[in-house]
Amino acid sequence: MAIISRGFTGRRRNDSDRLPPGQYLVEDFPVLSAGPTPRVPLDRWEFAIDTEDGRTHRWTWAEFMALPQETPTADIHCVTRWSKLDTEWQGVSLDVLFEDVESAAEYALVYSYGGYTTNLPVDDLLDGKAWIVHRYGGEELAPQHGGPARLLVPHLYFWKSAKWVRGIRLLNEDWPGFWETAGYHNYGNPWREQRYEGD
Ligand SMILES: Nc1nc2c(c(=O)[nH]1)N[C@H]1C(S)=C(S)[C@@H](COP(=O)(O)O)O[C@H]1N2
Ligand SMILES: [Mo]
Repeated sequence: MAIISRGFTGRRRNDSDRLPPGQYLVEDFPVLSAGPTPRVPLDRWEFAIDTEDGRTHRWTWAEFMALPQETPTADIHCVTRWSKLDTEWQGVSLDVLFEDVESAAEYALVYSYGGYTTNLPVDDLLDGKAWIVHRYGGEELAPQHGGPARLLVPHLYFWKSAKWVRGIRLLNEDWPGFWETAGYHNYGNPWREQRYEGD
């Protein structure tokens, strides 16, 4: 019989390495919404990328669902200090959605049904770092978690992962979004604890 202390193997030690400073782990999936849950019928849903020179690329629900799908597993970190490990999603990589988009813009303002916005550099959406997801844990994404579809950009605090996403506006200058205007950090790297403006 091998004598192995759990504290030195596998999951436990690993998990704490995966927890950014000031965060604690949760097993449940908290809901954080700054307003009511918008209901968007799928036959009226669309996703758009608007370029800095005024062109718009649009996808209907059927067009979006026909794109190549990925199943990212990610750790998510909310600025209110909960983190959840190994969340399982399905959706479309932003790399796929940006394939035919000609743009030199550096900044993105993500906007949602219901009016929420959040900003981030375009680079943080590309190279396998972000998805528009429509399934969570093997099921359709629940409305309170952003269904029918939300942005998932897990390397930044979870407020950047806009629920009920409607589009991305590409900009030559940085426009702060909802929480960024309210004093939260403009970038929001959880490993550097960029919670508030000035952190
Ligand atoms: N449209 C929209 N997206 C949003 C929010 C919101 O209020 N509205 N809250 C953000 C915040 S602060 C967090 S932590 C996550 C919460 O996602 P969840 O409710 O699925 O846990 O969504 C982010 N995306
Ligand atoms: Mo959050």
